[in-house]
Amino acid sequence: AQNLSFERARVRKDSSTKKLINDAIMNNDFLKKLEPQHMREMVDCMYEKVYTEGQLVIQEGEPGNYLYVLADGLLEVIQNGKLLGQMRPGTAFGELAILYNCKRTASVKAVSQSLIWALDRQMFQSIMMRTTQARHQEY
Ligand code: PCG
Repeated sequence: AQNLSFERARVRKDSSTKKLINDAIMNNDFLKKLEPQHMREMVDCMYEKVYTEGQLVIQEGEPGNYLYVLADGLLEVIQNGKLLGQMRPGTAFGELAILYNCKRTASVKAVSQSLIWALDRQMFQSIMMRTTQARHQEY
């Protein structure tokens, strides 16, 4: 049953989109440590979301339910009301709360309309589990 929902979750993407997402993951200090197989499954299961100018993508202090990759647009990162920086296309973010099960460490807001690829936490966890199980079965 888990495999079925996993197959259904795949979203068709052209090769340049796959490359953008993959490069973004590889450029992230935390995500680049994941195994290549995990990364491929993550790329396959991400889906598109559009955020309008001024919309919050992440709210500091909330539980983290998605991992993101910015494909188009511009985002700003805010912590305790202070601007920490901006994020441009080709950036993966939201990995801290997903990987470490902590609350969101900062807010992320769309400065302009932004196209963002998202992977939900449950899918992230099932990808991690499925690949690990498959490997166990090989031995
Ligand atoms: P997460 O899950 O804490 O949610 C907010 C995200 O903002 C965080 O993960 C990072 O991926 C991203 N981010 C980008 N720049 C910064 C920064 O300078 N500090 C912090 N804490 N997060 C940042």
